Amino acid sequence: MKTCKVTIDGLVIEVDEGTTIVEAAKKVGINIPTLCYLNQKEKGILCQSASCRICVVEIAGRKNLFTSCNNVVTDNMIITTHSLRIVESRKKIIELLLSNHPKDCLICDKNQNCELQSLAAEYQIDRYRYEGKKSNYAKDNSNTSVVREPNKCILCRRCETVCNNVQTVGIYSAINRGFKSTVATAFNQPLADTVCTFCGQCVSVCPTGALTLANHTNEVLKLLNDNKKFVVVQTAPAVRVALGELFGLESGSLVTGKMVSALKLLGFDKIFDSNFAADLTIVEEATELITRVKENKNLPILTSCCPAWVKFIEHQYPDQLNLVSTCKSPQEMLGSLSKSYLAMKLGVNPADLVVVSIMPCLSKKYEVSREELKTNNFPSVDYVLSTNELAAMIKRAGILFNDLQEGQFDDFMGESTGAATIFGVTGGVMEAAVRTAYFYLTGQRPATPEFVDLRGFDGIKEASYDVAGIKINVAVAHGLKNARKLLEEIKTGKSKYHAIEIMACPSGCIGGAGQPKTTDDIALKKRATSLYQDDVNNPIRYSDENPAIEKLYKEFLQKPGSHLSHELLHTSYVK
Ligand code: HC0
Ligand code: SF4
Repeated sequence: MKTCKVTIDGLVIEVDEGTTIVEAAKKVGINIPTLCYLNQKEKGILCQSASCRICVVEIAGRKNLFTSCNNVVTDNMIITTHSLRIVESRKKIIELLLSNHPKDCLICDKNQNCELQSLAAEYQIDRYRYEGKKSNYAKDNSNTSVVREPNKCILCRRCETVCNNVQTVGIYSAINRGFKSTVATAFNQPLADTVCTFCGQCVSVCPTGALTLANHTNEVLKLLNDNKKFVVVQTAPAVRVALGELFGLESGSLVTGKMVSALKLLGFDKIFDSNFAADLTIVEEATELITRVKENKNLPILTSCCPAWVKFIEHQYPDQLNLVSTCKSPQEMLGSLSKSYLAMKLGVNPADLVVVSIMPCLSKKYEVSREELKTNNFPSVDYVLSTNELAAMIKRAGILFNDLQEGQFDDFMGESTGAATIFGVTGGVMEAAVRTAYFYLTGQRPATPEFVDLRGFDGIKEASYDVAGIKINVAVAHGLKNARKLLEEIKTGKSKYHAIEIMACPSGCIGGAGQPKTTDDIALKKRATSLYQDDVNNPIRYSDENPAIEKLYKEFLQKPGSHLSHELLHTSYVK
């Protein structure tokens, strides 16, 4: 590839032809501020709308300032990124953005976490110089995952880019002109009435308070203070490798023990691990896979643990719902067992037993409201808190997280295997399933528990395994655009797979919208590495070897796929 020699703030470098100025500047260690531009390769996100204009720079020999996010370098270009003229210009842009922005930062959900606020501070904006006409759009509180406040939208178009290009759901587009411009749903419908999957990826890229998560910390605090309630909590695989980042620890730090101690201090009565239920899912799902392969029916089996993905297929490919695994997600399985078996064991009235989940995901907040996932007419899970909300609760309680001792999950639903922990990263569910399916079909363990073809951040991964004379073709997709490709293959009869894992969020649950914000791909890679290490550190690597699961079947469920298992752990989807 041809290269260009450029000078940026006096530093000379050579970059590939076609490199944007903002990316070239990064290579010499200069971060040009941006509010709309976003480039996260691992997630497949590239927003280059050039709408905010904050990234302006000077180019020698040219009179005007240029936006650096969408202009590419040319040979011998001389660029200045930080002159007085540039600073004054950026200040003016920030002031203009603030001119019609609701100035309620102190009571905004994004306070201290807002990119516009940070830039205003960085550029020492000390007055409101311009007064723009404020829009008066209603707040959209129609669902339990994503809150929209269009008055805070700065028209960066990141949400639109992610929803269109990464998820292919296409919920948003810009409407109106002038001060009335905003980004909205079709006919400005509430999100709940659209085909939104509640994946929350739009929330994780929004630079301001225009898109935020639906916060449930106060509801949970009330329950923890209610003596009549027995409050159980479960923690998802991906939370343990991201929570520490909110306490200043390095990305990917594994903080399982400290997280458990913090939950104890917050007052939860029992602390369980969604990983236990992930093992249970594998045992049920591998059984289901083998039955379908032997009967050559309803193939490929599609994983069902990601609620955003399930909602996607329900809206977009309802004819393929017979392919979705009937297994409930691990969070729902654990909730279901809590409201039935645990309540019975402890002698607690299920009406007084509350289940809270700590999840990396916003769609999990929606999943718990689904009628078909109830247990004996009670929601299996009552509230879902994201990793970010849990950190906020820990901080508010004055808990010094980094000083905590390593706590242990409670018995009964606290024990898990290495296969369960890798659920949190794209490919992990399939790898765990293959480990157990191999054993079920051959009666032997594979040479190694690692199935590395299913690892990494390629949009679609595939592998073929010869198991006891049966050829099993599997695929893994993350991000709904990639899922759509596989569903199109099925639709046209071209799919060669027996099993497909799909996670709506790019990179899997580690990149969920309830996780601490990542500005580059390094954090995601570190979280993934850490989960794979957590797997290796576990002396048990196969879900079907989890002793707590063996006990559960012996004492209660009888066997995988039993009548009771179906009643409590499976569901069905209607078109
Ligand atoms: Fe996931 Fe899950 S792995 S969806 O990504 O299967 O949210 O972490 O908790 O339920 O276990 C999310 C993460 C879970 C579930 C599990 C699955
Ligand atoms: Fe699109 Fe997901 Fe946001 Fe819904 S939550 S609007 S599907 S990005």
